[in-house]
Amino acid sequence: MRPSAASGPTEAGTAFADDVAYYLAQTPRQLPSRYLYDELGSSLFEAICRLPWYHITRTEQRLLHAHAGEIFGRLRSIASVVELGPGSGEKLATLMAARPDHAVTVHLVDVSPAALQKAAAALTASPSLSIVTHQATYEAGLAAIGRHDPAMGRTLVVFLGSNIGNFDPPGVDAFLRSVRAALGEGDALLLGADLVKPEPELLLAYDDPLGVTAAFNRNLLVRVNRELGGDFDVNAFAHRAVWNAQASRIEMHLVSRRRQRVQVRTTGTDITFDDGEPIWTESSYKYRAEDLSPMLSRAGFGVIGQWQERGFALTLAEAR
Ligand code: AVI
Repeated sequence: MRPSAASGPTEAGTAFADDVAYYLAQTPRQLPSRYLYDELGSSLFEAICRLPWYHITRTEQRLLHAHAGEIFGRLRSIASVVELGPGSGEKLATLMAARPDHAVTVHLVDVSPAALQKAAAALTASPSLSIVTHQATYEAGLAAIGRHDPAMGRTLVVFLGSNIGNFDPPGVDAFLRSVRAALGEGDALLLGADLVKPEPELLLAYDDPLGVTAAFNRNLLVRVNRELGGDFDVNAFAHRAVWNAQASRIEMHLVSRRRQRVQVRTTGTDITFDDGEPIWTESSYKYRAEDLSPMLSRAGFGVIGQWQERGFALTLAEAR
């Protein structure tokens, strides 16, 4: 399952319907995690990032604050920075604060115009940055930006927040290869990845006592009902987070609380769920720090720096 979505509004609407029809018919039934982020879903995710049990955002922000100077110190002269999925833009602002005097072009790539606007606003305070937004998938955005003449300076691609964890392993390889293909030798990638930690800590992060993550998960059914004419009884599905140790991932599911029939008008879906039957909505892979270097090297990157805190790693890798 992938975190990004299709590019235009019509294509996006059709893709949602096609994906809902296809994935709900799979065994086990699924809904792709990229559809968690409608307007309400994005706000719920922002709230998750502030929860005391979800450490990724704060830890990464601290690492960026502490090591931004060192990160730029390990790179050749950087002329452009590309952030894939910039969120609020705050993390990139923290990184860029380490080089206030240098003119840098910042490219922000996201499918959501609202996210792009927000991230661009967070970065405008710095006069040395020229900001270009790309409303596109990661791959299309990278292709549109194109390679730069290395004599003009290098490119740094930034992929934070452990968004990489929402790709399955073949998806990670394909994604990293596509990033590498968009770069020239000597360009770089800064990757934020959440690490394996004790199960109770992981479960609290994905099944918080306030129920915000449960709302984030169940909002997917609200979205299917609103956008595709579904008749999911949202209360009849329970949020469940499980740690799959063998696959090294947290899985989120929506579990049917009873035997029930669900129809989705636009997709012609007509399903009877058994009592206890799950819909698998997200995987969030957790890594061992030592796995990141082989993963990056398979895609043509060599690690030139890694900083860790509280079960989270920021890894800097150069395109070779
Ligand atoms: C966006 N992504 C990295 C989050 C994660 O941790 O996998 C999404 C999320 N799902 C539940 N809580 C947060």
